[in-house]
Amino acid sequence: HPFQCFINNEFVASKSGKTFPTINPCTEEKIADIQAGNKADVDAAVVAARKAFEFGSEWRTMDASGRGRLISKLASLIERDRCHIASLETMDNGKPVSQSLDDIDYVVQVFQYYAGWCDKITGKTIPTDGSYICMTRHESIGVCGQIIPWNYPLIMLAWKWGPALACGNTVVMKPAEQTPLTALYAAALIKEAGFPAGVVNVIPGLGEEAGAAISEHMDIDKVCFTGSTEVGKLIMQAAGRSNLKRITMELGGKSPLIIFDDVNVEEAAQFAHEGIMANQGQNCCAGSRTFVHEKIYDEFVKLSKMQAENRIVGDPWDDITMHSAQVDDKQFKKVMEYVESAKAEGAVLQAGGCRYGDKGNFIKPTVFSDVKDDMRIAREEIFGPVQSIIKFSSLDEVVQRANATNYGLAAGVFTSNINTALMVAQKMKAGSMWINCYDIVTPQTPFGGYKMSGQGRELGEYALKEYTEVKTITIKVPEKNS
Ligand code: TXE
Repeated sequence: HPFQCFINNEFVASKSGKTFPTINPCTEEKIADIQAGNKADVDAAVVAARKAFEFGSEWRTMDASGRGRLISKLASLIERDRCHIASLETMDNGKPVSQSLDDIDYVVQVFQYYAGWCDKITGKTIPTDGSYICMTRHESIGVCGQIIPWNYPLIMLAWKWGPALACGNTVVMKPAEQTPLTALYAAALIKEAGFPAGVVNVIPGLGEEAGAAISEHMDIDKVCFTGSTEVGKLIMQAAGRSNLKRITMELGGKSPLIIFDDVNVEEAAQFAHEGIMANQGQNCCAGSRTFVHEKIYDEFVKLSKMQAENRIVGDPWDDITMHSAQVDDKQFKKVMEYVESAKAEGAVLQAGGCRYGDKGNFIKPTVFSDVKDDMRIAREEIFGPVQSIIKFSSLDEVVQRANATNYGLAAGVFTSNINTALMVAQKMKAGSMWINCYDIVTPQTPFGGYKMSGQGRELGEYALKEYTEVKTITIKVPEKNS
């Protein structure tokens, strides 16, 4: 398995020779030492990516349908190595292998979806004033820097490579330092699929080094980032300080899920449970504020407690396991600190709230009731398996409270009244709005945040806009005939 930087279709040692360890979060054992790329390695990757993007290069002169075939081939290779890649993901990230397999299947779908777009990215012919013909071309932006997190390592890679490559760009990617393994494996598949050298480059490394070098770079045309709001701000500042590179970013969230009293309470509680616990709660659109109508509040709390206690925690390699370890010690401590803050502020602990086992970063699925809007667990992103159940009594009141956050990634509502559902859907300031379901994110539909949850959109046709520049071409004609 490769542990080095991937530049120009070759695995090479980092220029500094430094390494960083990647740790298995379930056993706390080191898996491998990974080459730590820094500015010098990013520079080399950018040179390769720029060369691959030059006029007349193999990549620039390839038919758009040819790009589609390459992306499609990449999808097939990932499908071929599905079990191996899922094992790497589980080892590196800790998530149960059943979830890693689902992740890899989803990655294949994302690549297949974008393979189909390549030769369908079209401009317009515009009836401009005067004796002119006017058309637009949607052109590739150029070299795209991509910085991804550790919660869905290969999915985040697919969300970024898919549209960038479909639009004909070249890529310099930095995976998260906690989870570099699947990105490096995918890099090997890029070469096997037959992508020209330099089209995709992967530099494993630390955020403040390799990540900062990407966002500061004068010859990177665009940066796409998923991670914390805090680092998102740094990246935006770096883009402003350097070459005003284009930016797409998907940041944190504190998403509300609102449950009215006219629902099947058991079904709603099940969705709410999955909506917060999925992926050990390490999900940017996790339903981390569960607003429940006062008439069904007590019953809902009872069901949520039962679900948390029944969630099977433990060995990630066992097919029945539903819940595993947090990605690292830093995240473990962060989540436990929030649990303590909730107890201190008067929330009522219904389930979990403590470590599971004596090894690894396992936290039992945790449920708090009697959570108030001003408590820290109701305001800040925990990014862990902690459900906060909050009481409400009317539509207007809950909409106002649910929107009272700087985040705006997602929101959900459960009700059997179509008017209530549509009123809430229109009023929520969030990029994704789910009605009678939660956390449905498909390759075809755009995803991204309002407010401090992000800039731009990923997935679907909308993502293509983020990876293209629009050129207006105006042609003089002797006489206008409309
Ligand atoms: O994020 P970082 P961390 C949230 C979540 C989590 C918190 C902290 O609340 O608990 O962020 O996680 C790279 N310049 N999310 O510390 O640091 C870093 O190497 C350029 C939500 O892991 O934002 C990694 O590749 N890059 C989120 C990536 O940024 C830098 C997913 C994300 O790491 C950098 C992850 C810098 N100065 C965390 N510093 C989501 N939206 O899903 C770090 N990085």
